[in-house]
Amino acid sequence: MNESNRLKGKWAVITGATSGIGKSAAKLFAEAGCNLILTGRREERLSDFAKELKSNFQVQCDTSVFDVRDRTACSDFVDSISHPVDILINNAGLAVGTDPVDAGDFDDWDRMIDTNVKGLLNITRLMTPSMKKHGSGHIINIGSIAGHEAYPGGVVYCATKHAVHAITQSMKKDLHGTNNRVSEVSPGLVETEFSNVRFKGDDNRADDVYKGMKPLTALDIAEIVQFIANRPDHVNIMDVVVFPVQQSSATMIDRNS
Ligand code: NDP
Ligand code: 8X3
Repeated sequence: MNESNRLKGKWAVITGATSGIGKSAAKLFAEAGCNLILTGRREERLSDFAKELKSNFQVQCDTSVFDVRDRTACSDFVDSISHPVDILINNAGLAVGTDPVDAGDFDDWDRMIDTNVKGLLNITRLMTPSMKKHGSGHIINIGSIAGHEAYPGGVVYCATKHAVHAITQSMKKDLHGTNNRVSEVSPGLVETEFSNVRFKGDDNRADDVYKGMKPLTALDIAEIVQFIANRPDHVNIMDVVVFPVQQSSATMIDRNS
């Protein structure tokens, strides 16, 4: 492959970099020489990971521990950034529960809406003015197949990811006429801590999600995020929907074939 590395020396913010897709993207971006500002709530994981990246790659790596639901903390974080940010990867997110609409837990619903929708909006609202001013920022939202289809047991998670899809489309139009780019990646099943979180630590239920099939890995998605971020300045990929080969819709999964 003959591909230029356009990430070297840039600065990227990745939310939710303590595990899964965010962590994998951070490693790939560091390998490409991109400086990082990583966020998440688990302080020790974040600082250990940042140390590892700095010692393995010639990059700067700052960290900030906060909850994207806390608007004041988001504002303090953005105020603390001392470099122009080239790339914002809005990755922090989660599903909690699979209850149907008539039995859903209001606290679970609040967690998903406040994190996946309002958290993403908090960070984006606070960071876009300076990205717009510098005229070269790229915002990459991690959506989901759940933002393209609604499935049973996903009433609120699907609603939040449909919101991420709509936010991506509106943002692109709001930034029309600037050189800012807006993209989305919409994966199907990716084996990360996602299902352990969704099933509140029930690892057997989490394992069952991927039983008899080969899911996507965090690296599979990180490579797509890197590809999107590494396009020339005039190329704006709007959305990439990506499934494991054994998945054909949110609910069509070929197991043990
Ligand atoms: P993980 O659970 O492995 O990672 C989620 C990340 O989000 C963690 O780093 C977590 O950090 C962070 N996070 C969660 N809540 C908050 C919060 N309130 N404030 C700050 N950070 C938070 O899951 P994935 O890597 O799979 O998920 C990443 C994104 O990908 C999510 O948006 C998810 O919806 C999406 N996605 C996942 C798919 C999958 O099948 N796995 C498929 C499609 C989309 P910490 O706990 O330290 O705060
Ligand atoms: C995660 C994938 O299918 O569980 O967004 O909604 S799915």
